[in-house]
Amino acid sequence: MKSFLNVEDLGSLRQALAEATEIKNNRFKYVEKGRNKTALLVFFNNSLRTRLSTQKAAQNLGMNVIVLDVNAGAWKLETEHGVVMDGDKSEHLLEAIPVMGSYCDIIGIRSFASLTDREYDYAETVYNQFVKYSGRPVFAMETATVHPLQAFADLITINEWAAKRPADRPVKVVLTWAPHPRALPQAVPNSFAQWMLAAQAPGAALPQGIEFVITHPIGYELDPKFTKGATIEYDQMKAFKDADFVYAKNWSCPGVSRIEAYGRVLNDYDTMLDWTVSARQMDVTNNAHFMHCLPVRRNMIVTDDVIEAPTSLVIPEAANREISATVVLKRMLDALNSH
Ligand code: AN0
Ligand code: CP
Repeated sequence: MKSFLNVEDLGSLRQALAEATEIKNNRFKYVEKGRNKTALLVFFNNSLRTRLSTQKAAQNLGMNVIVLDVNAGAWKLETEHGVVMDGDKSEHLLEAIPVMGSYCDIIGIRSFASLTDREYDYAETVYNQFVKYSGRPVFAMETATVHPLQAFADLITINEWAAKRPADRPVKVVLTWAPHPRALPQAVPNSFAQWMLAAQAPGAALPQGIEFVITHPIGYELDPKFTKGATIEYDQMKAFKDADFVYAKNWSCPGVSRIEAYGRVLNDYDTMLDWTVSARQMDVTNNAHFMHCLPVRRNMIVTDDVIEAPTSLVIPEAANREISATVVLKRMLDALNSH
């Protein structure tokens, strides 16, 4: 694997889940694979889970790890081509990327969406420059449009908890938009939808299959590139009926039909708060597990009682980030070592 951005990059999900189980049972099984190999983790944005879990994953594989916070100590980087660099940015990505590549074997990138230029974001401009100019395998640690390490950890978590439920019907997984005071990227819901749709068929990932439903207010339609074939239900209460897993996330307007609204928060505060996940919606589910990628704003996205309920999976879900990252880095090391 030379790039990890989309679900297809991982191949068979059943195989990937089997590897996740193997690694969870013995995190250090492949500790020799990464000997004398270096992972460089480049952060253009804040992180708690991705930063810690990806470092831990690299260490599980015996790798050396370097973490770079671009905005805390490095030169400010220009990312656009052709600009006269007479502002506050001292260095261009086009020099910085090959330099970074010269000190490592694998590069992870966190670079969120601008939320101002849809075309630039959806072309994955920053990530693709790393692929093109670093000379190294590159993986996404949340890029402009995707967060595959999160979606893989979410799938691992759903697979583990679905196994404790009767397998007489597909598990119902609901992705629900939820309120947030600031505009957030679409990367997490894009990837979650992409991975759930890939996992939907019986036997593709879970033995019983998945029934996947997305619910959000009108105007928040995700890019069909990620949601083609998904059921969309605008009535949140209807969507939640008999759900086994509720996956909450805020996202700003994806600008699919109204490009001028890209990256905006569309609704007023009061309408927005109807979407906060609370006992009112959870009561119509099949005693659903609550999931969120974290960080989460309590009593905006979800009420205290729902996130603190025994059915909430937010902590095991975050813990599985170490497992998803270990599987992905192991695959990248295998590809490196086979050359
Ligand atoms: C980010 C987002 O919504 O994409 C990261 C989530 C993993 N969240 C925030 O910026 C709060
Ligand atoms: N879920 C997630 O990626 O969290 P961080 O932003 O803290 O890394």
